[in-house]
Amino acid sequence: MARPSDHVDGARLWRRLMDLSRFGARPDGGVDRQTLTPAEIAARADLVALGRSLGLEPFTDAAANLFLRLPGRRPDLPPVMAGSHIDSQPTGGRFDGAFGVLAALEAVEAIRAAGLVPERPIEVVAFTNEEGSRFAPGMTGSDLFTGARAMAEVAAIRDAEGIAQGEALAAVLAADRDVPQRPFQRPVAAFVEPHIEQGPVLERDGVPIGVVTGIQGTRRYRVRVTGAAAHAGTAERHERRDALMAAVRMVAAIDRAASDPSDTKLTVGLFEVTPNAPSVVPAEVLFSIDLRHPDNAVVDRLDAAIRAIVEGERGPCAASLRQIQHNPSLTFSPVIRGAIAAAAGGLGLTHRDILSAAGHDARQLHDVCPTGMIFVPCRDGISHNPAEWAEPDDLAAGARVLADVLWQLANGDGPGADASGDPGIPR
Ligand code: HGY
Ligand code: MN
Ligand code: MN
Repeated sequence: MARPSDHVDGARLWRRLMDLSRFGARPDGGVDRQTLTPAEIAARADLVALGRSLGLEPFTDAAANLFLRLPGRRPDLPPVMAGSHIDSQPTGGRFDGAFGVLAALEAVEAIRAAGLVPERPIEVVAFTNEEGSRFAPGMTGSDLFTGARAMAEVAAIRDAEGIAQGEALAAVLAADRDVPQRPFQRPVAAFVEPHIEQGPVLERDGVPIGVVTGIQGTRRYRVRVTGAAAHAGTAERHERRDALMAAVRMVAAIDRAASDPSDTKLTVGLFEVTPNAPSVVPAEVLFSIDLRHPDNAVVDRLDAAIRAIVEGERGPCAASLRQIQHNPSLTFSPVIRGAIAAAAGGLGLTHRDILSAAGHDARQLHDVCPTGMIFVPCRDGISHNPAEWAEPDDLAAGARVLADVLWQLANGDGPGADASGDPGIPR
């Protein structure tokens, strides 16, 4: 039997990646295609048209997640899904998320080109708002799809302009050209997310395929420090309620606390000062905290430390800490990891286990079905940066592995299948 991977066309995949990067293109070669913006709406319409041209049926849902469905012999069976996201950071690269969606499309097109019809349907998916740069937190599309969050909570989240996510979603869904909507929480047989590593390990080791073992744990917060505006020249320092000085004390203390263990990832990426005027004592500061570590005990210990520091360093100001996301470390399904390793081996591709330091929608899908990820190298591990780059051959190799994995999962044969031929995923 022809292998789907034999029909993966790396040049076509590369061309489509470059085409998609036109939407929200930045002059420096990166992309700014933030969620639910006109750039993403246009990219979404392009994907729908491409899917239809390949005989795939487009669907969406109230979260504007986009699905392109390849029918199977058994339409009643839960689909195997593959994909990622098409939204980007404001200074994003051309491959984060986009590679996963287009590799899934390439894998499905290869299965069709091989003249094969899978037993289960296969659905290519682009989840909404993975990045969380416009509407925080991220991954709300996959949260809503899996039931991890309710629509009322997500719809109320506002961006920096004060636009509610619910309004932005309504605008995107209104722009859909007769793309039918489906309910959330539909059964899924398995989910596989291809992604660039966004780290240096695979490139450093010269290994083209990463079999992702899991995702490190994270807690994300917003801290609001409230003081009082005052004249920079007349207000006595001992009488000031300076929100900036309190926030700086907090960030410095949190940075020290997070230095142990040394592999803790702590980022304060957003820091807003109000009124942000040189001769006014800052009245308010809002800052973000993004805390990550593979060991949940470390994340939980630092959670307590951060809360104590915010309270302890506020001085005469008021301070509030809001945890906006908590995702413990997870380990992916051995069935999916086995299928990825076997497919890579079958293609003669060296591969290695690797933990994902970045977050992905696969985290949410892991809670509802057997889930795994395929990593490919990216140059110098750079990501969330316009200089993000991946080699066409590595991207094609990832798509070839995905094509064979999807074929196996959609038919219950090959490695990981039990005596009944079922690959260990629900019927
Ligand atoms: O932040 C993350 O880990 C993801 O890339 N949005
Ligand atoms: Mn991503
Ligand atoms: Mn990202």
